[in-house]
Amino acid sequence: MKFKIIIQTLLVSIFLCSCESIELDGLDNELSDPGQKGAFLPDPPPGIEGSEDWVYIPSDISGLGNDAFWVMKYEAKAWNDANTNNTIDSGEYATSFAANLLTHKPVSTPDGRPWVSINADNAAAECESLGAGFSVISNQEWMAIARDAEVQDENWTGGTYKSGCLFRGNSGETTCGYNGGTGDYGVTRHARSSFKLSTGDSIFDMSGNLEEWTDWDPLTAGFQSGPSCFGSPQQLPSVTCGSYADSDYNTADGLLTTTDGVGTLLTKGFGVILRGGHYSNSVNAGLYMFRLNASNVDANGQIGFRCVYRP
Ligand SMILES: [Ca+2]
Ligand SMILES: [Ca+2]
Ligand SMILES: [Ca+2]
Repeated sequence: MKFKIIIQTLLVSIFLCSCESIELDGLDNELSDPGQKGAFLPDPPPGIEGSEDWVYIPSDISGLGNDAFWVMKYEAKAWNDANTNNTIDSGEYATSFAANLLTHKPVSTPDGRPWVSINADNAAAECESLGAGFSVISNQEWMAIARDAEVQDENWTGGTYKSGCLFRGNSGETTCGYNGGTGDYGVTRHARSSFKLSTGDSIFDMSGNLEEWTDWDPLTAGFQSGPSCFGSPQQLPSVTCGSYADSDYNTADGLLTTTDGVGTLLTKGFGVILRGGHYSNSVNAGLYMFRLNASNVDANGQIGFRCVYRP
């Protein structure tokens, strides 16, 4: 570790002195996109095509104590490497929103239709199939990202924190979000489809587009439900829901409601967690939207997923 820090310091010095064409092989850190804040980032997830479209989340990014991890910048897309060259080539995305579990694997990339009609257990299995350290996103990880995104001025329609509303994304509601139809994707996206993070990176569709399967227990392989609780939809600040803690669902501010664009606790139930809401949830959608009444074997066109990599 000490060696790594020394090397990083050396590299920073090289970078700052603007020396040209210096390459030091064998280092596990490299120059990141110069458009991003911070000159150095850890390596992207290993062996993954499209790894430039994974976002690094530093440890404790928002005070909730998360370990560092990588997350898909986009909702998972389905890729079949038909010509087995380990490169995403034209025509290798699923042509419908659903995909064959045996032939496709999840990738993060702007193109291609987001992968839907996949249940929670299969979504977790698809992420885990990418290799050791890969998993479907956990609720703790969702919250770490959400709490960071919430407080960035650029993510609010008024241009500063709590001015106007937080971008609601593709939700069919156009005051805070936009109407992008049944699963938006592509290189050119609406300004409200992504959140800026404190790292300088951006992450897409955390609010709206597709609801996303969210694992309760990142320490156990596969998908696990959270606590159950039953009752009516509620605004987040007034949620009472089983043993869920405020840090499991609520905003950093603590008092924001869906008028502020953050979403609602849409429906209670057995604790299978879906976050963010989807393209037709309208005012209920939002970065913090929380729904618990699905089954882990449900699969429909409104639910997608995203993977994480835990180094
Ligand atoms: Ca290929
Ligand atoms: Ca989403
Ligand atoms: Ca798990």
